[in-house]
Amino acid sequence: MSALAKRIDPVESEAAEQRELTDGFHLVIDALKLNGVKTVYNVPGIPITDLGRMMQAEGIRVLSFRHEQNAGYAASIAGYLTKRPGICLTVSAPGFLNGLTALAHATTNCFPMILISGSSEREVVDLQQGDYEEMDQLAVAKTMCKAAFRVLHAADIGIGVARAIRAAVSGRPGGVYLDLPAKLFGQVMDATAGEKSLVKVIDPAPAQIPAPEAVKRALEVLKSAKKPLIILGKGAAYAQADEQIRTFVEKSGSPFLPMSMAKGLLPDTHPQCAGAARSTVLKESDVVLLIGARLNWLLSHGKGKSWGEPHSKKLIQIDIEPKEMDSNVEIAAPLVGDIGSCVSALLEGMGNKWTPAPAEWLNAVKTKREENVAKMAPRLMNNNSPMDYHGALGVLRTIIKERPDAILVNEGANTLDLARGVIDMYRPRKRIDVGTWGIMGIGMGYSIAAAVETRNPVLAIEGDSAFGFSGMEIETICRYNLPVCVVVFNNDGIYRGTDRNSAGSDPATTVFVKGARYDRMIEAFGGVGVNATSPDELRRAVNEAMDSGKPTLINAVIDPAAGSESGRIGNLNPQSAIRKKPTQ
Ligand code: ADP
Ligand code: TPW
Ligand code: MG
Repeated sequence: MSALAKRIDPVESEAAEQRELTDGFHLVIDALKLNGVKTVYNVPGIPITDLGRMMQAEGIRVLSFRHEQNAGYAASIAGYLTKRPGICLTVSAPGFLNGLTALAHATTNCFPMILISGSSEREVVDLQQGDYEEMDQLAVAKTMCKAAFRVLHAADIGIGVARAIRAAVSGRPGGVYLDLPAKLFGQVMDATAGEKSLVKVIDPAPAQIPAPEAVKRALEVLKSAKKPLIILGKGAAYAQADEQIRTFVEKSGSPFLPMSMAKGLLPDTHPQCAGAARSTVLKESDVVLLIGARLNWLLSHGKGKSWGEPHSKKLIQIDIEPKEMDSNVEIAAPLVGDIGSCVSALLEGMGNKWTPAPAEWLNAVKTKREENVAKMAPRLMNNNSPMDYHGALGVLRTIIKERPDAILVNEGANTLDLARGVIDMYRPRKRIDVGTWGIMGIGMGYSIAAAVETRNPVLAIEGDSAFGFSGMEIETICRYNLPVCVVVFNNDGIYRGTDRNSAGSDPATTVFVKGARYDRMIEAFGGVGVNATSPDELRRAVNEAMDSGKPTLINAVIDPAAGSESGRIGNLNPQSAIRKKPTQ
C-alpha cells in the first residue's frame, strides 16, 4: 500500500472502515510527484491554501510569492531552464488572472509551464449566480495558452495532470492551464484505485526526427553558400543540444549570430561569433540557417533594408513547429524536427569531407566585429559619476567574465539593449530576459526561479521602471535567502529621467521620484542595500554580493539624461501626423 493510504483519517462510516482512502488534494500531489515535479511557485488562498501546505509536507518545494504574475514568470523560466513544465499555483478569478499574463508569456516564448488554479463551484459559475471569486476560468484561459483542461472527478486527476504535462513539453513547448474546482480537492476515493488512476508520462517530449530528404535539401542549400550565416535562437538554447550545435557550427565554418537568450550557447568570444557585426552579416549573407529562432519582429520579419533587400538570400529553418515555416518569408529548406535530432542529422550528412564556408567571409566578419568592439572599449572604461550606461555595464561585463556560471537576468529599455550588447556570455542558458514580447516585470520572478532551479548565483540588471513591476518580490528573495544581486539602473524614469510636463504641475508621464533610493527597500527585509554612484563603487558592491551570496540590492545612480527613447527600438513608436512631439 502506498504512502497516500496513510493520510486519510479513519472515516466513521462503517462501509469505509476497512478501506483506505485518498482524496483530491493527495491525488494532485501524488500525480505531480510521480512525474518528477519538485518545485511549485504559488500564492496561497481559497481553495488552494491547504494544497500548498500539503505539498510542502510531502516534500515538494513550495515557494510563496507576493503576486501571482511573478510566481508565473518564475514557473515559465523554470520550464525554459529545465525542459520540464514549471508549475504555478494560484487561487481563483483574481489570482488566476494575475497568473494568466505569465501563462500567455510562456506560450508566446515557447516555454513549458502549467498554471494550476483553483476555481469556484461549476454549477454556480455556469448559472452566473455570483459565487465567491466566480469566473469561467477555463473559457478565459483557452484563448491564451497551448491547451487548457478541467478535472471534475478525483479519478481523473492522474489523466488531467498527465495531459497537462505532455501538452506543455511536447512539440513546440508552451503554457497549459489546469482548472481544479474547489469541490475536487475534498472528493474521496479508494486509495488503491486512486493510485492506479495516476499516470506517469513516458517520454513526454518525444524526439522528432527530420525527414532524410529535408536534411539533404538543407545541406544542399548550405553547401551552395558563399556567405552563410547561422542564427541561434532561444529554441536552440532550450533544446539542450549544446555539444551538437557547437560541433555543427564549427564544422560549418559559418559566422553565427545569437539571439538575446541564445547568447552563450557558444561563447560570445568565439571566433565565429558575429554578435558585434550583426548588421553586416544580416545584410551581406547569402544563406541564412535559423536554428530555433522565429522570423518575427526581432529579426525584422526576415525582410527589408536590414536584410539587404533586394536580395536573393536562401533560408534554411530548423524548428519543431511545421507551421512556423514560411510565416514571414519563403523558406527554401524547411527542416522540421527537434533541434538535437536535426543538428545531428545535418552533422551526419556533412560527413568527414565537408568544406567549411570560405575563409574570406569569416575574416571580413571578424574584421568588422573587431572594429566595433574596439570602438566600444574606451566607453566601457569610464569612471564617470553619476554613471552612464557604458561605465556601469563595463564593470558588470567583467564580473560576468569572471563568473561565467552566474545567471544574468535583464530587463528595461536602455538597460536591456545596452547590457545585451556589452555583456558577453560564455555558457548556455545563462542570459534570461524580456523575451519575445519585450515584457517588463519578469525580473524578480526569473531571478528567484533561476536561483532555485540552478543553484547558481544570479545577477539581475534592472531598469528602475522594469524593477518596479516585480520589486515587492525582494521580500521573497530575502525570505528564502536566495543568492540574488539586483542592480537597479536608476535614471529617475522610463528611458530617461529628464522629461518635463509643459502643461501643468504633474510630473511628466515617464519620470519617477528623483534620487530614489531603491537600496533601502531591501533593508526592510534584512537584505543588503548599497547606493553606488560610480563604477568603482558598483564593482565593489556587486563582487561582495556575488561572493557572499546574500540577497543584495544596489541602487546604481545613472545620469538621467543618458538614455534614449525606447532604447534601441524607438523606431517602433507611432508618430502623430498632426502634432509635434510634446516637449521634454
Ligand atoms: P528567439 O526569440 O531567440 O529568436 P524564438 O522564441 O523566436 O527565439 O524561437 C524559438 C523557436 O524554437 C520556436 O519557433 C520554437 O518552436 C522552436 N523550438 C523550441 N524548442 C525546440 C526544439 N526542441 N526543437 C526545435 N525547435 C524548437
Ligand atoms: C508589461 C513598456 C518598455 S521599456 C519600459 C516600459 C515601461 C521601461 C523602461 O525604463 P527602465 O529602463 O526600465 O527604467 P531605462 O534604462 O531605459 O530607463 N508594460 C509592460 N511591458 C512593457 N514593455 C512596457 C510596459 C516599456
Ligand atoms: Mg530607467
